[in-house]
Amino acid sequence: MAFPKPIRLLAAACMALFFFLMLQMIRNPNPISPPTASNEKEDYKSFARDPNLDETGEPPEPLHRVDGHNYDADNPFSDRINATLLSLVRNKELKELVQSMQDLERTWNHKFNYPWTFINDEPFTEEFKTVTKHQTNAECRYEVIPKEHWQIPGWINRDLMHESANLLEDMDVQYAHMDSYHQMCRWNSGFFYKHPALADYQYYWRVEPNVHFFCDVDYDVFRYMRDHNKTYGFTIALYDSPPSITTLWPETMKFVANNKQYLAQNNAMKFLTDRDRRPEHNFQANGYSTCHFWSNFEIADMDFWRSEAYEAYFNHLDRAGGFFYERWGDAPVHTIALGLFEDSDRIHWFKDIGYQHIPFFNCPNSPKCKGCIKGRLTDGEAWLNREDCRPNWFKYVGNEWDSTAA
Ligand SMILES: Nc1nc2c(ncn2[C@@H]2O[C@H](COP(=O)(O)OP(=O)(O)O)[C@@H](O)[C@H]2O)c(=O)[nH]1
Ligand SMILES: [Mg+2]
Repeated sequence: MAFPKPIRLLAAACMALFFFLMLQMIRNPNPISPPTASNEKEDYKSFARDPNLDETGEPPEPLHRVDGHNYDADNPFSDRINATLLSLVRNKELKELVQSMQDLERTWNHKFNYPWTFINDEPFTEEFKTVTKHQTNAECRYEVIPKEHWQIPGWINRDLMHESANLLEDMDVQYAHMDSYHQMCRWNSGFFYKHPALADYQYYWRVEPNVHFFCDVDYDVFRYMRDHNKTYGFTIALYDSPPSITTLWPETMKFVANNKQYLAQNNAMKFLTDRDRRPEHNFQANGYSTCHFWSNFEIADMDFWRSEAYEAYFNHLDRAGGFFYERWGDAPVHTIALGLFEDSDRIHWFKDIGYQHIPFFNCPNSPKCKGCIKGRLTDGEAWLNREDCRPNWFKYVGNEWDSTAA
């Protein structure tokens, strides 16, 4: 016996609703997800007391400062070393980039006048060039990425990539279907330091659009890196979304098994593999804690990325395909490489550089800082505080600021 049409429509709607609810239930949790009933009593505080609440001065001497005209923009014999401020950016992000430039020029670069290098996968517009030049006295360079550094490599199967992106999307991995985001992560992992325009530079400070700098910094940070034998400087360290890097650690372990000679003696393996805090992250990422230096801020020495060890490691990862079949970020790739192949003492927390990339801050307790709240990690929801994994770094490697007088 046939049912009347309204009853049939109602039944179909109920079925659709039932399947939709089932689908929601079996979906994996959001990588940065608000608390569920079972974990909502979790203590989101990362520390008994955040070290950013302790009075913060400068890192130890030697520090190189402005003295007379030694850092004037037009001084051909200046004290600047071979370093650049570096920004991969799109034309449409001009306004957001100007915001970042103004903050960095105000707090630091108007004193030291390091050149800016802007890089894009397409030519910069005249408007972009004119407006950015206007923000600084320093030299500005505008560069296009060679196609072979940006395009999706031929060994990537596009059908598989598309299917994988569907699965990642189901697991709430951000930007899963955005090819350019995957390309950007791969470029930041294995290509930026190969750009011909950077050949003569050793150090860079990565600057993204729409970031904020809060604290006056009165020494040359690049010379600090060189004089103190540092390879990499970070401000913020966070947990990653495990489904975006499911096979990154297993692939890394395959590489290490065949390349033990690259492991640094004083490496950070224990930091990388921690599973005491957030064990489910380690479990889902197959052995990696997912803790990474947040790479939208980096002050670093490109000699490390140009080393034989890193080149071999990057090529291994690239061939494995995870930049496109998963969504490996340059942040975990950089962090793992540094943690394995570099001496941990050469990694520096730039605690004194007040910084924000939405939604996280590094805000020290210092009279040199204005516009951020000391010790505050986020202005978002309280549960975002559990994304902070700096405590792991301090636990396994140490906090070099503990030994400096405030
Ligand atoms: N030229 C160019 N820059 C890009 C592209 N995609 C991302 N970027 C830059 O890469 C950086 C990271 O991108 P962003 O959208 O900020 O990613 P998020 O911070 O992870 O949300 C920023 O500096 C962007 O301007 C792209 O397709 N072309
Ligand atoms: Mg960004």
